[in-house]
Amino acid sequence: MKSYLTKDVRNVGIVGHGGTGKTQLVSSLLFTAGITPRWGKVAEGSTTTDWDEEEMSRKISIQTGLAFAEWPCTLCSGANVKINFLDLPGYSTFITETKASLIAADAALITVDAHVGAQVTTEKVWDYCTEYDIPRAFVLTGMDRELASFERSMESLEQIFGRNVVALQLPIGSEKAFRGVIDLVSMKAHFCKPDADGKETIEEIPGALAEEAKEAHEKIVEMVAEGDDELMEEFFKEGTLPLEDLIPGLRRAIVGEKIIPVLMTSALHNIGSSSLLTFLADVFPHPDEHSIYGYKEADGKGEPIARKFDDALPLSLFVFKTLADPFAGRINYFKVMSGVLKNDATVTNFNRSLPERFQHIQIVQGKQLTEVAEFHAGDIGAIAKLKETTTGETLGDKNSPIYYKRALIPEPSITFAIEPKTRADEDKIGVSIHKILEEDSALHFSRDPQTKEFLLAGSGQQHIEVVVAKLHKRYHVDLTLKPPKVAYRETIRGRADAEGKHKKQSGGHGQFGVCRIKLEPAERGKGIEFVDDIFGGSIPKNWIPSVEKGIRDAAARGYLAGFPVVDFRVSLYDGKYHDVDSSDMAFKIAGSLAFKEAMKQARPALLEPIMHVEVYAPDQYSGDLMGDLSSRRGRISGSESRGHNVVIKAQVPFAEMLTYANDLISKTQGRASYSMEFSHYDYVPNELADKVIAAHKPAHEHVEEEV
Ligand SMILES: Nc1nc2c(ncn2[C@@H]2O[C@H](COP(=O)(O)OP(=O)(O)OP(=O)(O)O)[C@@H](O)[C@H]2O)c(=O)[nH]1
Ligand SMILES: [Mg+2]
Repeated sequence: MKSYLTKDVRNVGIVGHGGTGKTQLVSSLLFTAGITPRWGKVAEGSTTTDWDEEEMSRKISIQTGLAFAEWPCTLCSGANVKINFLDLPGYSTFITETKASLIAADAALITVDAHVGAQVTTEKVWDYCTEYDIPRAFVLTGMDRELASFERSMESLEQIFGRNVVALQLPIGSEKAFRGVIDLVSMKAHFCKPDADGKETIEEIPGALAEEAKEAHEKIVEMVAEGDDELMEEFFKEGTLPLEDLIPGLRRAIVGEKIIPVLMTSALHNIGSSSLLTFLADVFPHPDEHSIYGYKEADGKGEPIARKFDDALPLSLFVFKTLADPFAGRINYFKVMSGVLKNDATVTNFNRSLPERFQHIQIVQGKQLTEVAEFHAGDIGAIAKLKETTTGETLGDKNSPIYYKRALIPEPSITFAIEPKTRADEDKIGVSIHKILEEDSALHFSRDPQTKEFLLAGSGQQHIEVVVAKLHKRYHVDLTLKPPKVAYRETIRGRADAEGKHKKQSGGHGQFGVCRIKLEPAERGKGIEFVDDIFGGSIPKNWIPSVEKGIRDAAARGYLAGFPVVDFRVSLYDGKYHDVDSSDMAFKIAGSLAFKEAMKQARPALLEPIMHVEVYAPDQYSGDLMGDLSSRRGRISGSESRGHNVVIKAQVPFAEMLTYANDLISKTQGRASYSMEFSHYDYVPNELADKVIAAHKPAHEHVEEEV
């Protein structure tokens, strides 16, 4: 397998609303490029990038799918370039994965269903592209579908994303009769035989489309000239631009994010694939056309260090995705950020200060991995069986440490208790879930300190269902899902000062430990901050961690209703000990008692997760949907027109959103879509808090003290 130079690599993130044809599109592009002998179809579960069992059976993408094709770059004298596709999920439950992996792309192709136009996730992925500062293009998908409309789709995109959105193609034929595209740059018609190999025959533009094509071409020329003084001068002189100036000018405008081009396909019938591949090879940027920043410390802390995707710089790699394969073990997908990675290299994991051996580095074609000798800067590959490394970590030359920033993963909003079906299932549960946790950063696993139930928390019901199905299929662990719970938390509104004293004298060794603590509220999201304020050794150094542990454990068990207590600062400032009777256990218990005493005074309160919700719906439902969100204790933060649609943005407590998916379908006959992601925690209103506490109290109170 050959290796590709930085300038010959294109890393393309395929993003868009759920079900807009991303996976089918990648499958058709791979087939057209001749890299896969079979033309995979989503409906048959045979695509290259939806290879996971859960994806095949559910016919949706759940995780990042990687694949690559070679295609000639006409702007590089016809040499083949390697296009790496990152096929990313579109459903809002799995969008965290999309955000985390899009970091590895140098440009994004945003799919838009030609019969619907922009949808809620279209805007969301647009925002991700803006956050990562990558150029983007739209592709209208499903041009063969009934009611697919080029004009309406363009109207919708221009309205939302502005007048920089420009069609580079016109459709030849519509709906079932869609047969190809007019290339508005070269002014040629590209015809395509449906359900075939994707090859195109190039002809003159049919008379009926000539006028429209001419106008559209002039618009492109004008826009390209607009941003470039030299081209502007030429344009004024000649009234047009020659192709040899127009194409590089257009490329600069797209890479510089001044023009957002629109192309179109029918992936299901393999029409428009060749033209799209040529666009990706010619116009989309090479990795080294943008700068990247690493940092001196982990997680984006410390001074930024500018890097280039350059073979001559010291080696650095970023792991953007970890897979837990039941057979091959852990597989990491990485991007070479600088330097050249050679097979068998020993590379330092900076986050863990550990050497890792890169034995058998591989390129990825769906689930198939093929060994290669090296990867140049900017290329994407995979490595199996690293000892410790997982998603979001940076590795590289030990003499040039650097850290790349990982994507922020939102907090989980829904928690399910899971029940192992048999004793054998219970025994296996910990090990197998930990494997899945490696590949799924949005999943949290814990044990309820009160009820001892196992808890799985994630971004939505479907997310947790997928995890349960994976546990069954991959590891043969059978679980029952109990009804979902809102991930409430507890906190304090006031300050407190309390003593915890544990003293037992029952013959032989006694137990003795006393501590005095102060509690005060901390900023939202801070968790627990422990401050050691002991002066003069009133508690010896070795037992201070025991007090801390006692407090943290008690906080995890909750005070009001068994939810973890968070966002407070606790300072341990005094205490007493006994030379013989004091012990780790005695101070743990003292810590826990002091915490409980302090909670009594500190005005405890309940917190609930608040979600950022966006709803896209036809205009006529606007009033009804806003009323509905308000009745769910939602605060509407805005509503904007999107052509015939409206987008409503609101902050709504998660507790009120458990049934929203179905309610929205029935209120709008399925014509609306919504996305929801964790925003922050806020106080539960008093009356409601009393109810939640009452509902959870019985379980909470019967819990045995366990320190
Ligand atoms: N008619 C028609 N159907 C299409 C086309 N492309 C995809 N589909 C169908 O649309 C459905 C969704 O396609 P996918 O490729 O899975 O969509 P996706 O965007 O990858 O979906 P997620 O990854 O789950 O967000 C499948 O049933 C496809 O067969 C197309 O060009 N024309
Ligand atoms: Mg998909």
